[in-house]
Amino acid sequence: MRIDAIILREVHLPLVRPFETSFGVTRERRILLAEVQSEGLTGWGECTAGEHPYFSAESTDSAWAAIVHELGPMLAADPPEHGGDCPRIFKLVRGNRMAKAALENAIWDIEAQREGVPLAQLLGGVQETIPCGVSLGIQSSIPELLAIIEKELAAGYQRIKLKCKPGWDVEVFERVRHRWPGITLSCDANSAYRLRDADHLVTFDAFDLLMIEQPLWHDDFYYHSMLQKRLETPICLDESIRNRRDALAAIEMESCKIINIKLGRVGGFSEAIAVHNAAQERGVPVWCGGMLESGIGRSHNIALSSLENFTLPGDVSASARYWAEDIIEPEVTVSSAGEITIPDTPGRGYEVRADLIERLTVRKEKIRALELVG
Ligand code: OSB
Ligand code: MG
Repeated sequence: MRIDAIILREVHLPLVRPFETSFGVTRERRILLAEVQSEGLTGWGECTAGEHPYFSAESTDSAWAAIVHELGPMLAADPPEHGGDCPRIFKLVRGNRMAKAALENAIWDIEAQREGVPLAQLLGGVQETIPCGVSLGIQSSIPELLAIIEKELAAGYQRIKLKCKPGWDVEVFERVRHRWPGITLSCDANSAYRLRDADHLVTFDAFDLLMIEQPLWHDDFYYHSMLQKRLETPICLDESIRNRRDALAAIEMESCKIINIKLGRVGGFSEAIAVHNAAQERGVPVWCGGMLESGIGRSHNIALSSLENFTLPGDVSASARYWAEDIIEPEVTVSSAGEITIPDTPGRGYEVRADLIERLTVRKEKIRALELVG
């Protein structure tokens, strides 16, 4: 496909409520959107890098630079035929996976439109609906958290994930389990613990958690495998899994029993499918993680979640939980059974609200292919 233009935008979207993790509070997202124009079609990609390089080494600003100076020119100079060609095109650039994913996912989006098939089908998806969970940030008090859980359960969500850290863990789990003994509950530490906390982490086994997500270092496999030997509760790795090789290493070392797949973290649809397949072949279930995406990234998460081995509820939930107004139409909704229906129309299945995006844009760079090639 000929690349006619790549338009990079930074949009600012305030969250309807702040989101607190073990590494800080997010009130407003600074989201990079990549619009790729090709032969009359427009594909969209979202960069899931955070405002600060805390979750991973990438940030909104580092991804902007990587796309403008390196990845955009590479794509224009070596136009892909398929989304799956992108990893080869970007091969010289190390890391910068969230920046790469923004472009690669836009190419898959175009390819689905060109072929006239739903994006989910192009990716090899087989499920018509996907089970949904919610990720709940650290709150200022336990009663506040309980009130939020009550609301999310009433809305139908199938799994509640609690962000945790030292000081916001066992007491919280105790109170939640006391009130709701039977719900599917998990926790996510975002690397807030160390091996010296192992005795403490073993006490989490009392709460029948579906999983403990990324308790230790963001880049670790070995110590997670040591910890997993001591835990009944399955460990799920998020931050540590950057690609298929990491997934294989983690599975072979028994560092985890479940894998969270995030499109940005692994560099786009190609690697996400590879991680999915590697896990499936070894009997390890996966689920789709979230990065407080706008509707564009969310629509891609939904399509990805249609693959067969996405058997556990993902952090893929309704637009209204994040945004007063989402940048896609219709916005993402979740049924009272806690499910999202995979769109069956060509492409990503949601229209992009170009006028709203234009209003939210604080920075924009339009690069025509000829200029990109130089
Ligand atoms: O670790 O899963 C995570 C949000 C930002 C950074 C990291 C994570 C998260 C979430 C939110 O848990 C998931 C969502 O988008 O609802
Ligand atoms: Mg996580």
